[in-house]
Formats: sequence, structure tokens, C-alpha cells
Amino acid sequence: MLNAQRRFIVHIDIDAFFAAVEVLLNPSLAGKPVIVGGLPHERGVASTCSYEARKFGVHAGMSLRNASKLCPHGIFIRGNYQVYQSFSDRFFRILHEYTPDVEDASLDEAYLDLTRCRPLYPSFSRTAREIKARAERETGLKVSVGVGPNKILAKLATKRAKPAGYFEIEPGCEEEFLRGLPIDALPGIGPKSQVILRMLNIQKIGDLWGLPRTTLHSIFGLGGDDIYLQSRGIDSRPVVTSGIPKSVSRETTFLQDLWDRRLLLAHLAYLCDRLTLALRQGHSYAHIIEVKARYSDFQTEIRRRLMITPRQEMGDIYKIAEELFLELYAGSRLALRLVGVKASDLTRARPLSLFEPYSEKYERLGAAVDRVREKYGFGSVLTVREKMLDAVYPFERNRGFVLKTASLTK
Ligand code: TTP
Ligand code: MG
Repeated sequence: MLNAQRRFIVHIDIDAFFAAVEVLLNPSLAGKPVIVGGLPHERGVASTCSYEARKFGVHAGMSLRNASKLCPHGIFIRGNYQVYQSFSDRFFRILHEYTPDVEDASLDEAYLDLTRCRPLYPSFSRTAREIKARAERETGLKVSVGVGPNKILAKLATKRAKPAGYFEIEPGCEEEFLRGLPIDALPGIGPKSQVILRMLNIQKIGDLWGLPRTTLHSIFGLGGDDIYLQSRGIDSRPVVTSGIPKSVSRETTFLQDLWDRRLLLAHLAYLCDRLTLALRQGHSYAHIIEVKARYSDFQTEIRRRLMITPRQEMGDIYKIAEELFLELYAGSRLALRLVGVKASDLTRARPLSLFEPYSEKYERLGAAVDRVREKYGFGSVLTVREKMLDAVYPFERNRGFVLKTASLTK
């Protein structure tokens, strides 16, 4: 069932991360339902909430309005991404002391592969427990740790361990561990597939084992092959250590739903500007640009474009984002409540294009803009299009426009 050489993969995830940081900074919040993401009357969604708030049914991604209905005595906090980022940095610095094989899966979540470090650690289990204890001691936050022979099993083990626990899947116990889990525990089974499987009376992962691969394939196509492997705990994905994030995105909810195309494009331009700043800082170029729009009825649409030549420059990325946005918004009769732009499939090196003469003009332009901004603030260099936002948002020289919701994704 599993790979010939058993790996020792540790998955570690901070509990109720943003909310836990807020409690740490303000201990009077301990034991109370804390919801991070905005105030109850504001638009937008909860980024996360404390376990006390979860008892009321509140969860990440829920609109603040619904959260405040379910949990009227909840303590709502807008949140401060920079503070969370600094806790995240501290967390990852600790992890990197144990192995070079650390993959940052998100701000508060990592996979560590200890297999290569066997000579250093006589007992992997003891080391994994020590990592947990140290992360908790030095960040002041509770973490959960799962251990298994691959990423999917380690992550499922963490889910079992939450909150603040440790769970290790011993060799030979994988089947027993997986058998009773509900099918929606598997990350590869989306809501649609779940409905189909439930119609086939498949509720638990163990129930999936009775379906031949060919049957899963004929129902779900390639996704079926994946379900077959996942349900058996087979996962050969390596722990990827590259420091490049998987994607960078910037999005915002508006103060009021927006129709005006020019104003929408102004937001998009500003978000692209923020996004390309992050790309330059990460020395990365994007192969995929994605635009997201959420309508006033909460329907969300995404359009994406793959580029064989990866891009980093503001003008290029804005042009693509604008095309995607206009394509998406064409003919819509609804106003929008959110737009976002995302760069993914990132690469460090900009491969030479077959069709364009090589030039560093753009890189030099970007670097010059960054230098001016470092000295005079982000708002010192803005396009005419972005300047339209002047009429809508307060402006701070250092930070630029203060949008309603800063992007919370990496
Ligand atoms: P998670 O690890 O998914 O959630 P969590 O740490 O709050 O709670 P737990 O792990 O104990 O279940 O996400 C980590 C942080 O990422 C979370 O604190 C806030 C942020 N986040 C968002 O901003 N939006 C989201 O939709 C999610 C799921 C998380
Ligand atoms: Mg977490």
C-alpha cells in the first residue's frame, strides 16, 4: 500500500492562528469567541475564529453578518496581517532549525521531511514532539502536529490531533486510521463528487476501497484515479522546499457594490500594482494570471490565463488582468462586491522568450519605481488609472490607498 522506503513526514499547523495571536496580544480575550476579519456590520468574511466561536457554528469564509447572527456576543476584530506575518516568520525559523526539508503550505502550516536527518535524530517521534513543544514555547501559540509516511496522511493526522494535540500514524496502522474517516476529509474530493459518492452510499473512506479504479475513473475521470490513490493513503508528492510561494494574490471587497467600469478597473490596476510589487520582492515571475470577481449576489467567477513566457511587469500584468476582467464582466447586469488578482505557477528565472528581444528595461523600471517608493512612500508613484481611487479611499503616503480589506493571502 505504501512506498518501499517509509518517509517520516511531520505536518504542523497553528491552531486558530489569527485569533490565537489576538488572544496572545490581549489576554482578556482568552476563552471568548473571537472572530477575525472585520466588524459585525462590515461586508466581507471571517478570516478565522477561535474555537469558542466555532461552537456557535462560525467558520472561516463565513460572511461577517452571518457570523454576528450566530454569535452575537462574539468579539470581532479587523486583524493585522503584518503582525500575523511576523509570528509566521518566527514559526518557520524554528522549523528550519530541524531540517532543511521544510515546505510552507501556508502562513501557519508546514510539512517537514525528517527522513534525511536520521543520523541526527535517534527517535523521530521524540523530535516531532520536541518541535511542537518548541514552536509553542517560542511563539506562545498552540500548534497541532500530525505524523505519517507522506503528506496526505500527515495532514489527516493533524486534523485528528486538533486542537493542540499530537497524532502519529504508526507503520501498519494506516488502514485502520483511514477506514472510519468521512470522505470529505480527503482534499481531492470536492462537494460535487461527494454528492455522487453519497448517492452510491459511500460515506466513509473505507467504503471507497470497494470501488475498482476503473469504476472511479469512469465516474470522475482523472479525478477518480486521484480519489483511488488518496483513499488508500498513497501520496508520493515530495516535500517542496523552494522558497518560492505557490501564488501571490491581492483582492478587496468594496465599501459599496460597484457598477462603474472605470472605477472597477482602477481597483484592478491598484491591486495589480500591489501584486507586482510582491512579485518583484520575491524575484518571481508568473505563468498564470487569474482575475476573480464576486457579484452582489455572492456568485464568484474566475478567469485565468496561462502564459508560456512568465511575467512580472505591472503593465503586462495589468493588461492581461484587464482583458480577463472585461471578458468576465461583459454583459453582467449585477454590481460587484469584490475583485481580486492572483499570480501563480511562479518561477524565479525569466526564461528567454522565443519571440521577444531580450531586454531588462522593465526590470530596471520596476526597480526605479521601488526606489522612489522606498523614499517617498508607495503612493508617490501611481498611474492615472489608480489615482481615480482618490475619490473613494483615504490616502496615506506610505501605504498608498487604504482599501477596505487588505488581502490576507500570501
Ligand atoms: P487555517 O490553519 O486553515 O485555520 P486556523 O489556523 O485559523 O484554525 P485551525 O488550523 O486550528 O483549524 O488558516 C490559518 C490562517 O489563515 C487563519 O488563522 C486565517 C487565515 N485564513 C484566511 O485568511 N482565510 C481563510 O479562508 C482561511 C481558511 C484562513
Ligand atoms: Mg491553522
